[in-house]
Amino acid sequence: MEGFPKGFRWGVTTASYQIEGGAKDGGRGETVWDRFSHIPGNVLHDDNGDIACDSYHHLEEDLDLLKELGVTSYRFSVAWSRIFPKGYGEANEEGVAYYDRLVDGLLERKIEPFLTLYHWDLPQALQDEGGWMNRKTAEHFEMYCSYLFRHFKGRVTHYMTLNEPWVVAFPGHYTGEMAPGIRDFSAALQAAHVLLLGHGLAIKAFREGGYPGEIGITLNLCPKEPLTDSREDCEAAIRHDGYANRWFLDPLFRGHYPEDMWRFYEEQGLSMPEVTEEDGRLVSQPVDFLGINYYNIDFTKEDKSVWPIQFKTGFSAGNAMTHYQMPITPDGLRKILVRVHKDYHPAKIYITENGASYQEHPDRNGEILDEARIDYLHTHLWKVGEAIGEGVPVAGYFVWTFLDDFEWNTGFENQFGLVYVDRKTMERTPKKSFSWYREVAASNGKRLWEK
Ligand code: IFM
Repeated sequence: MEGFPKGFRWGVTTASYQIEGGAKDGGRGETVWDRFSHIPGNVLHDDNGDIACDSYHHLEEDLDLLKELGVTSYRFSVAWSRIFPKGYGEANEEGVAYYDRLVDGLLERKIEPFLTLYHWDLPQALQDEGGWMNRKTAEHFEMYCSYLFRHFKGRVTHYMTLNEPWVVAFPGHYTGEMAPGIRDFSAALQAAHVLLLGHGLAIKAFREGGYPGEIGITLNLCPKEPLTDSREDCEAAIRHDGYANRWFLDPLFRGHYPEDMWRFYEEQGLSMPEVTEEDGRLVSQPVDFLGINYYNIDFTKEDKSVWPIQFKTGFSAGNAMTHYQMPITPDGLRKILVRVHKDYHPAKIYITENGASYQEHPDRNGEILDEARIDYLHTHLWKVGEAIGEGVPVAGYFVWTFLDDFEWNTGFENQFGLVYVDRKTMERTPKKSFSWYREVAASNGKRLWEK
């Protein structure tokens, strides 16, 4: 392996609802996740993100830890409802001031901000008007993004419009496992479309405003492989790929939804979103980069009882599993990078998330020796190096995640952090993986093949 290119970005990622806490502080408005997580039974152990890592009140400490980690870049998301508590209207100065402190604190420490505009915490007031099922939400999103572009002009030069719109659309509106907890497949297709429109409008506003910097979108992508060699499982894997990967990649890079999936959904009698040619053009405007979040290969088995997709996933296929029950499949990262590069040609790719969940606690010496996480990161980074060697333009890698945080509908059960957070005292303790990643970043990856 030749090593990572000069200027390669080494970072960590977080998301507002997962770490900030301060749910009622500084004029923040209610979000769909506040509402959803307070309904008993929605989140494991009935946990919620009211306090999370309390980063809202530990900002300086967290910034200092990032500095100690030595990352070049920090990817975080802005909580829309801190800026516009009801989704639109007048900006909330206290909320804006919080992100000013965050952005300026990063810049003072020579860390580049990578700002995600939407990581799932929709203002509840917008949900009350139909949320992502309502095309108007895309316009409100554009207005919110434009406000941030103007406000951070020259200070923030890397933006992602949406994080993993698949999760918002399908687990959010089809299975109902995630906020807003709706169970209606057609609603999910509509939400996916409005999310993509919001993305397109934000890109257009960024270009028209002539803001310095780059903008893209982050998708959760992973190879969908058949569990067995049977024809049924092979077809199910292709359908799974269409459902989760191509349903977003195709409109973003080709301007239309995948025809096989559109037909399949129509055959199931689903009501399809209204899509115009203009929508296609808006959604497929060129992005400066594609963000890819990768965790595992999804092994897929046909199952006719699951309507309408007709498959099941979540199998280990003989691989070791993380605490979250994700199979550990590093070569899947190389495969998805090579495939996306070959089929869609994004100008540049950032791996905007990659990491592993385990349940760890300090040992008798107060240390957290998370060797399993180090192994996971090591093997996956190695595969990134291989993909670069195969010509894929990967420009950066961000570990998910910085702090042990609120992991959505599994509450605090799944811990992905490089830093342990004591849930009672909020004390932060860097794990062994923190020092390991610091060395990797400082050596621009060379530490991976040096003993
Ligand atoms: O915690 C999430 C994150 O918010 C989005 N990507 C996957 C992570 C791990 O499940």
